[in-house]
Amino acid sequence: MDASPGRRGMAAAAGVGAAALGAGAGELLAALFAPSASPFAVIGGTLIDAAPTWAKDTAIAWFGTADKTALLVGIGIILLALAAAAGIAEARWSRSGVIALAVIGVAAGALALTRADAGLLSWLPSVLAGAIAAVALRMLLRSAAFAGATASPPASADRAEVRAPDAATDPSRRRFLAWAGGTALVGVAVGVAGALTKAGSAAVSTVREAIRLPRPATPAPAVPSGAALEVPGLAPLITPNRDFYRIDTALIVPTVDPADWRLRIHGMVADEVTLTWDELLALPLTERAVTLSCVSNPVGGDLVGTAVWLGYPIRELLQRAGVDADADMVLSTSADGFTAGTPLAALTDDRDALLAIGMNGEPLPLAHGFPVRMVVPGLYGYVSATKWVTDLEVTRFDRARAYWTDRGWSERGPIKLQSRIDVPRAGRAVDAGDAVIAGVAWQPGTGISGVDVQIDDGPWERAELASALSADTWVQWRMPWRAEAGEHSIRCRAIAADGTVQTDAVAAPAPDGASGWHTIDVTVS
Ligand SMILES: Nc1nc2c(c(=O)[nH]1)N[C@H]1C(S)=C(S)[C@@H](COP(=O)(O)O)O[C@H]1N2
Ligand SMILES: [Mo]
Repeated sequence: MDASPGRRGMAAAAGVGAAALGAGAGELLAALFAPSASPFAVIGGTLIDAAPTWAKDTAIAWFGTADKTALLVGIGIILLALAAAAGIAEARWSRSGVIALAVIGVAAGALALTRADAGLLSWLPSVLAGAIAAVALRMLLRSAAFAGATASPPASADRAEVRAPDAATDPSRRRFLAWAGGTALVGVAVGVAGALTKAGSAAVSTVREAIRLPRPATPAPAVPSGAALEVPGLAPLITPNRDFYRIDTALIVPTVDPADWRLRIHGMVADEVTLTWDELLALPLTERAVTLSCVSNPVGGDLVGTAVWLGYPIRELLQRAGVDADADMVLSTSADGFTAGTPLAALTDDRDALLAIGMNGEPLPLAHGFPVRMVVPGLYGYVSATKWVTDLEVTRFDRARAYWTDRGWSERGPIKLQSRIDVPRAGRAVDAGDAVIAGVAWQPGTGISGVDVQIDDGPWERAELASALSADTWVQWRMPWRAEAGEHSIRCRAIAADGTVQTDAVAAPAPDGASGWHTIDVTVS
């Protein structure tokens, strides 16, 4: 096999390109899923912690306040040298370089889990970075471009006529180097995107943490005693922000500085209205507990939660704008271009559809729409709960379409009457004897008047219903159960405040929400 410097150089370039792509992807993945676990930060942090004092002192003496940058640059150079070596090794001994890159990734992932601020996903950016680098290296070295660039010159009787190809001028080599360089450039671009994302969300997070929410002019009614049942494993009455489901189309969480935020209300109105953050905060705010659900929530699923929202009734703003009599929809748009079409009536009736700034006593978390989102009791999120909202256009359903209605989902999205069994957990073993069955039931806007439970083929029995926070929130329920050994199936159905019984007709989430009774199987022993 030809091991000319040309071939080695080409393989080294492939290693560097592949590693740059992996490292860049690792930075972006970290910015998205595990901000403290960027592969560079992990390796750098470990080195800083492990370095002897004299080394730290020397670094500070040499580089001063740029010591951390110097460290990161140093790590970068060492990783690139390792990557070049991995490329050369791979070209010689197939798989050796690929394995080396993957091992570096796994090692950095393991280091990530030892860091003080490690989370569940901390290993992910490094391991994926290694895997991406390994795959890219393999693809580059198995490409036709590499084969062409490193092909031995045809054996010729007249050796003098065959000139050793020059890496810089041979077109096939130039083509391969362009591939390797392109791979590296993509890596740099992706890494820069990751760094910008992190910097952007860090800056807006700082702004968010400094915000002191105004007191509500109309506070949420006090929690009635007996609204929260004490059953381990039952969904809490109010879902903590960190556990609240998140659904959106944003790959990168939009970072909107409140100082730059504007809401424009226009379209079929008498007077356009523009609202700034300071103006919004100065208005008399309303606080309400509301259960929000995603239309994609399957029967028994957890894409549903309840929070105490603080905001200003959208009704008041629409009134200020003066809505045309023949408008019937408001198309809301977010900073990242998502749109939802909400029936005008749901925003103008007395249900207190909110332009929300607070969630459970805090400014909205970035992922839940900071600084401002919509919350409309009774409607699925996709037609109403626009996060990072910046624009309300008063229009008509026969004139405008929204993000998900354009993709086949129903134009109207009232939340269906639903109930869920949380305890016991489906598929879990239950001890024979006194047990409890418990769950939640909801139909925001209407409210719940009862929940029935059926065990195996027995009669439907009415469960104990906790006090409701309001008609807009889910209600907890429970039922004592003498569990006898064997396999059992348990199902539940809710009864709405208007007397409607939850349907057993099974429907998939598309196009307007799942229906059917939540049924679980448990083994009692
Ligand atoms: N900007 C924006 N807002 C959005 C969405 C989105 O994709 N982009 N998704 C909607 C959907 S489908 C749901 S179910 C809710 C979810 O809100 P949450 O993530 O705060 O639970 O947000 C709604 N608002
Ligand atoms: Mo949703």
